[in-house]
Amino acid sequence: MKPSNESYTNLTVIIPTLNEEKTISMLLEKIEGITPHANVIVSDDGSKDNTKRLVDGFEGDLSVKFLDRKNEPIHGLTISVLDAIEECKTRYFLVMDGDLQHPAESLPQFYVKLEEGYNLVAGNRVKVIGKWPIQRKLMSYVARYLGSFSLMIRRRNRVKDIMSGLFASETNIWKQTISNHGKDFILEGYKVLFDFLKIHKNKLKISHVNYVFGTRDFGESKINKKVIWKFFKSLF
Ligand SMILES: Nc1nc2c(ncn2[C@@H]2O[C@H](COP(=O)(O)OP(=O)(O)O)[C@@H](O)[C@H]2O)c(=O)[nH]1
Ligand SMILES: [Mg+2]
Repeated sequence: MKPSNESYTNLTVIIPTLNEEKTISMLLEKIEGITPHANVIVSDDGSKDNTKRLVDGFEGDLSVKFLDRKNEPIHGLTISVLDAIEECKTRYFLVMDGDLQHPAESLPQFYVKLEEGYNLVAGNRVKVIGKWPIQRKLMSYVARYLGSFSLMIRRRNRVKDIMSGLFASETNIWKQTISNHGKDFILEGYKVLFDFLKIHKNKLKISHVNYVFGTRDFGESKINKKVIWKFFKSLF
């Protein structure tokens, strides 16, 4: 069943950002076109470009909040997402990159599954379009399988693509996990979903949404060697 626009009032879209002035306005416009009654939290780690000005100045019906983490002691994608979840007042949330690599068009598919009663709906990259350097492809592939293996031997809940930053879930389950095990997340890391699954012991009802991972046409990837190394260490 296709949800009506009004249905999305109980959804918050969390967008972690670091210098995304080239794409953030377009992404907010897209979200407004698809889910005008959803809430949005842009969780920003002190962007040095115009990201804050563009988000604050966004005109439209969409309720958009800029979470300014500029002066926080710890920066990172994971902690930015966790902080935004703590700010969430809606039953559900969805995490989506701010660089248009995740398709905003997939929002309704995630939402329908949450409404069907799934606790966690994970994006599953079935294809990566455009050019990805061979080492990036290899790293993603290896991380995906090692991540899944790491969860399997721990007997944890698993998703098809543990490296996907696009996922949706029930806010309360996460708030509880953060409050009980917040220190077990790798706060400066970038695989928040992996950390959550590694920590969360109870059985979850999980579903997937397939999507095509777009190329980054604007701005730059922020993933660096230190972050990658931390992730690989966290597998074991
Ligand atoms: N708040 C915050 N956002 C970040 C950080 N690093 C990356 N991001 C955002 O997270 C999303 C994914 O990052 P990106 O560098 O594109 O990762 P990639 O797609 O895996 O290369 C983008 O919206 C970035 O702006 C960070 O340290 N803090
Ligand atoms: Mg990206």
